[in-house]
Formats: sequence, C-alpha cells, structure tokens
Amino acid sequence: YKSRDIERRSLDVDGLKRSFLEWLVYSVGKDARAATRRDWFHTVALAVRDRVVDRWMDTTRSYYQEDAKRVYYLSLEFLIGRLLTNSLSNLGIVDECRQALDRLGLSMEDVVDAEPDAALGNGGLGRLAACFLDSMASQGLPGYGYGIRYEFGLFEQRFENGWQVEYPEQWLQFGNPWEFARPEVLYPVQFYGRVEEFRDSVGDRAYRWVDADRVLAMAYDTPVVGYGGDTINTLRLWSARATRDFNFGHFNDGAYMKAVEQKILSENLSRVLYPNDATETGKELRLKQEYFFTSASLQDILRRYLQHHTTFENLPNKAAIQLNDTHPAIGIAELMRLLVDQHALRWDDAWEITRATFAYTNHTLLPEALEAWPVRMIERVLPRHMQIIYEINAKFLNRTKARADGDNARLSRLSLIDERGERRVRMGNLAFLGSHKVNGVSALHTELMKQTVFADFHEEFPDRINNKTNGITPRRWLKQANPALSELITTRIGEGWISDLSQIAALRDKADDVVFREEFRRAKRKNKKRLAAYIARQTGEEVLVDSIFDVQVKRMHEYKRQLLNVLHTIALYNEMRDNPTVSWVPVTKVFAGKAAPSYHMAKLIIKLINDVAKVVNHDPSVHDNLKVVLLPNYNVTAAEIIIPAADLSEQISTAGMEASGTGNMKLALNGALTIGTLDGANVEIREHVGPDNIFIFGMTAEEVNDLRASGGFNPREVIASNPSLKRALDMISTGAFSPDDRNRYHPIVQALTDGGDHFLVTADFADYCRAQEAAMHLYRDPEEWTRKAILNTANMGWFSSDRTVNEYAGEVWDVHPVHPNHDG
Ligand code: 26Q
Repeated sequence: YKSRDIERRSLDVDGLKRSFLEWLVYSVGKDARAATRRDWFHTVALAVRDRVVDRWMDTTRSYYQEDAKRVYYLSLEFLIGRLLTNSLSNLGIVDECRQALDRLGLSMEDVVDAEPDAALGNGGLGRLAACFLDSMASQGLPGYGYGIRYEFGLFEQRFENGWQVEYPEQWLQFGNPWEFARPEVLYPVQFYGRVEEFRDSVGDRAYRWVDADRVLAMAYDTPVVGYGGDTINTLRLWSARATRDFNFGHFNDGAYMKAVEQKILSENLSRVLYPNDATETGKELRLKQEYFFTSASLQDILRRYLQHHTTFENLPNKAAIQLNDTHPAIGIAELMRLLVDQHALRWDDAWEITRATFAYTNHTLLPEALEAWPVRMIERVLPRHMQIIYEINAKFLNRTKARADGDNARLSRLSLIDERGERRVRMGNLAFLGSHKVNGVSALHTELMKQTVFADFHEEFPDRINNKTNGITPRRWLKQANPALSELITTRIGEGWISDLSQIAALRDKADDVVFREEFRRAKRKNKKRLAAYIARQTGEEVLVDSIFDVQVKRMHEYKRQLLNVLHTIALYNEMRDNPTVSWVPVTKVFAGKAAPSYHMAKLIIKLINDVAKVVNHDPSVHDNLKVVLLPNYNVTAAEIIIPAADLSEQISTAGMEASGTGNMKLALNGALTIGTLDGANVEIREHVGPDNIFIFGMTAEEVNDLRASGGFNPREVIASNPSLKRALDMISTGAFSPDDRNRYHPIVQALTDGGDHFLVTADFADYCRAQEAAMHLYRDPEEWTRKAILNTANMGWFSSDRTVNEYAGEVWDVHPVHPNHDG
C-alpha cells in the first residue's frame, strides 16, 4: 500500500504519467488507443483529485480538532466554471501535468477543453460566491459553500436566425470526477402539511409540523483547492432524493405506481437552476428549492456544532452564516424552528442566537428583483415558517410602535408583510431583521441601500449596514486566464502578487518603461489573436487583431444598456460610411451575454445586435474598420478567453442600477481601459486607477434620481436635438437592419421614445459618444494607451476577493485562518 500511496501523491512528471495510465485503465476502463479526449480529461481529473484528498482530510480534521469557528456561505448559485486548470494551478503542477501529457502524446489544451463548464449560477452573484470560495481556501479560512447540485446548469445559448434559443445544459451527463457523493449524509426536508399546537412538559404552548411530505437532501462534496494546496475546503451541494415512505392513501385503490410517481417527482427539486437573474415571481418550485437547500444546510451545520457542544448559546461563536442575497433568507425562520420546536429553546434566546449567527448581503436595489413570496404560498408550503415569520414581525413591530408615535406608514414599510395587494413576505426585511450585519457590494450601492430600500431599517438599526466592495480572485482571472501577462508580471516583480494582489502596485513604475510597455502590448496581442481565432470559430467572422477590442460581456439587461452600445455602433457605422477617406481607428465591438428566457426585450436586443452585425460586417464601404460580433453562450470559460483580450471595457449601466459589477474588475485587472458610468464599483475603480486612466461619462446616480423625481425628461426632445442619435434610431425603426420584418424593433424604439426611456439611454448618448471618441483618439497613441493600461493593472490590487473576504472575516464573521496539520 505504502508505495502506491506515495505514487498517488507524487507531483513529478513521471509520477503523474504513471497515475494517468493507471487511472485510464482501471477506472475509466480504456487503453490509450481507445481513449477519447473526454476519457483523458476524466483520467487526469481523477489523478489530480488523488493529490488533493489527503490534504482535504487534513484540513477538515484540523478544523474539527481546533473546533474552529466556520463560515457557511449559503448561496443558490456557485458559478465555478472548469476546475482542471484551477486545481493544477493552485497545486502548482501545471507544467508537470503538461509534460506528463506530452509524453503520452496529448495536448493539455485538448484535455482541458473536454471539461464541461459548471454553470450553477446566472452571473455576478454566483461567480462572486465562487471567487469567495477560492479566496477563503487560499487564505486558510474555514469556509464552506452550501448550495444545490443542479442537474441542469444555466441553459446553453445558441443563436438560430439571430434569435436566442435555449438548450438544456447537461454538465453531469458523463459524470463529474471532482465530486464525492455522500449517500450517508442525508437529511429530511418537509413541505406542506399543517401545524399542531400542544402543551410541552412544563405546560407551555408548543407546535409541531405534521402530515408533511418529505424529501431527502443528499450531500455531494467538491474539494476547493486553495492556492499552494495547503488548505482544501469543501463545497457541499445538495441533491433531492425520494424517501421510501409511501403515501398510503394511494394504496386504497392499489395505486403503487401512483405512489412511486410522487417519489420521482419529488426529485425534481434539484433538477434545474432558475435562469432569471431578476425575480421569478411566485414560482412554487423556486421557493421549495430555497427552503430545501437552506434546511439541509442548517441541519448539517447544527449536527457539526453538536459534535462539540451540548447547548446552543455558543453557536454564534462557532458558526457564521452568510446569506448570498435573500434566496436563503427562509433560513432565519428555519433556524428559529429548529431551535424552538426541535431543541426546545425559549423564543428570545433562539432569536438572539439566530441574529448573532446570520449576516445578509444585498445584491440589488431593483424593486422587481426584491423577493416577496405570497403569504398564501408560504402558508401552504411551509405552514410553521409562516407562523414564525408572523411572530417575528409582531414582536418587532410592537417594540417599534412604542417609539414610532403613530407613524403608521413607517410601520407598514418596516413590516415583514407587504399588505398592498396580495399579501407577501418581504424577504429582504426578514433577512435584515434576522441578521447582525447587512452589507451592500460597493460603496455607492451601500449608500443607496441606506437611502432607499432599507432607509427605515437603517434609521432603526444604524450600525447594521456596512459595505463590502466585491472582489475577484487573481488566481483564476489573471494567473490562469492570462498566462502571457502573468508570466510577464512575475518576471518583473516576482510571484507574490498571486496571493497578495496589493503587490501588483510594484508595476506602477513600469508604466514609464518602453521595454515593459512593448512586452505588455505583446502579451495583449497574443490574447487578442487567441480571441480572434475563437471569434472565427464561433461566428465565422474575421476580425482585425489590431483593431480596438471594445468588449461588453454580461447578462442582457435593459439597465446594463447594451442598447446604448448598439446605438453608438450604428452612429459610428454611419460616420465611417459618410467619411470613407478618413483614416479610422478600426473597431471590433464584441458582445456576449444571455437573456433570461422570459425577458422578451432582452431577447429582442440580442436579435438586434445580430442584425446590426449582419449589415455592418458585410458592408464593403466601411473597409473592415468596423466589425460587430455577438459570441454565443457566454460563460466562465468564454470569459477566460474574452477578458484577457479586451482593450476597452464597457461598464455603462444607468447610474444607481448596477450594484457593483465584477466583470469591470476582471477587465481592468487584465489591462483594459474602462468606459463607464459612475455606477457600482466603477466609482471605486476610478479612485484606484486614477481619473486620467478611465473614461467616465453620463449622469450620476444623484442626477438620475433628481431627473426621475422631477419627471422632466422627454426623450423625443433629446433625440430631435442629436442628429446622429436620430439617424441611428430611424434606421432601427424603419427596418434598415431588419428588411425582412420592418416592424421588428418597434418595441425597442417605443421604449426609447414614448415609453419614456426609463434607463436614460438617450439622455446619456451624447456624452457616451464623446467618451468613445476620446478612447479612439487615445488608441492612436499606442505608447500612451499602453501606459494607461499598465496603470490599470497595477492599480487594481485592492479588488482582489482576498481583500473582500478578509474584510468579511474581520468585520462580519470573526473567523480566523487555521493552518492544517499535514504530518498527522
Ligand atoms: C430570484 C428569485 C427567483 C428566481 C431568481 C432570482 C434571482 C437569481 C439571481 C435574482 C437575482 C439573481 C442574481 C443577481 C446578481 O447576479 N446580481 C449581481 O451581483 C453581483 C455580485 O454582487 C453584482 O456585482 C452585480 O452588480 C449584481 O447585478
């Protein structure tokens, strides 16, 4: 056994190669001649996993032995992407693996490309959770991710005739070599039924939840490899399994098949990720998903706690539970239920423990995205929780009423129940009240939380709201995605930046070094070639590597204003056609992003981009100076190719509407200059990179607010006074891009005109064009452009998710690094 064990852990080229061959034959069941790329991916992943498990168990054991306080990150989304390069890179064996594959006649790229992209998330919120997992593990913080093991991740996007069509994303189809099924880690989760009141042993009123349906939550664990491989944390995802207890009602008519059918249906709970990154109003299955994974996670957390403790008063000293938006907020009522109903704590003690344990992160102020579940639905699906929510509300409002001297409007705003129209539970209010800390995700967003949605709560609890500006992991988003730039950086300043991104500031001096600038440009050009090849493969379009790669990659949303970018594209197209003798800076407009399947306007914008691309790309009169591409199926893997190649980063949301953004950080770190509004984290990016190294335009959040309040904005007037805007809009509305259906874009034109232009696209258009011109002008001066690009990379150190996670650890969680013992 011993020699085999050592073999399994060997990190050198020979050991890896021998492991690969062993895994290929004995676990994948193929010989080298018959193996496909996918077989090789599974082989390599399993061999790499071997190098992780001992350290993983050491880590878990160390946490247990030290009875360390753990942080539990509850999230309905973890957008982790591929794990092979990530694991190899964090273990420090990328080159060894490449060589081992080389000796087997295989290309590392081919093997890496055979891994499906784990898209268990929609966008920013889910990717943030994945970055936090990396940062916690890389800094030795005892952090667990808890979520759902969706069988289908975010849909695969294809374009058919320019329209988005969704296909199921079957990432588990060929098995998942990274996960460990834990069939023994199984918790019951209940739904429906009713609540019975009874007297407990001392004669007090007590409640039990009876006649409920049961589903089992089964755990799957994925190791989270920290940088350097010292700490290996756990991502635990729950899968729904049917119970074996039967609904005996069905047996009266001998309906065995009917009973089994119910069992099968109960497993639908973990089937699919909801593809809406704004709210999916009132879908019962979504509510059940939220409760399912939250309840299982809390049961697991309490089980772990009770291994060391017999009473609950120390729970807040041993567990910090972070709610990633309100999606797991039902956990507040669930923990109360577990403590009061199952462990017989007194209400007030349970409440104090609950509040001290939970913290809540808000990711949006958009009113339509604030979760509010119909009372009638919660009553039916989770009857005991509805009672508990009422009780929390009654106690809170009673205490508040005493000081509110008759301000009923204020009380009704503070209430957990929205009484206007159909009665609904405001999950944001529940999350706020049940947490000791509540945070926004950028400085501006946190300020706006205080002034808008949580103004009354902020007045009531002035110390509760705090800011935690988002961050991104430099391992995935610089080291792995951009080897060309990473290696250049490391040759100049060493590799300390990988685990301490503040060190990247040492590059500031290099901005004035011509040689360094030349090498920086060379790295960018290499990445642009890689992207150009990807574009050609995906769209058939040939783009100029020396054009400005002007990139807008993110979910399709009206507030993110892809339309503003499209209007500028059309205006630029017109100018190029009008002035064919001018020597234009060639521009490649790169778009990518998915629209929620039910978001018709977003889907129409996708079609418009594809229609504009068709016209522009085939018009010989622009001499290839302008190309428009919309890349299909944007996901983490595509982002890793697109982002390192960008020159210009489009961050152009209506001010006040983007909570933070994180793509903005990835792009700036990779040396793209930002063109953006003063929204979300763009504000802080400007402060760090310096106002001379970013193109800021448009209205501020305050101006947007004032304009809306005064109601004094007429898009028709703005359009009439701007000929290039008018012309672009006229072209859209008269069918210049849709000769086959001239009315196709009526809804878009309508929204921007008589619809009142809610997202202020027309209001910001002129200033946006000015900023675009400034960018194109600067691009003509490669030395100046590169200098600013370097200053972006050098000044983005603060936006590491290591910094963000450390702030949470110190100010919200009170957790500390644990150094696993690997010699035990
Ligand atoms: C809610 C209810 C029912 C179904 C779906 C949802 C749902 C799902 C996903 C609501 C919202 C989301 C995702 C939100 C999101 O990604 N927000 C982004 O979070 C980032 C990380 O903080 C920020 O950088 C972005 O600004 C913010 O838009």
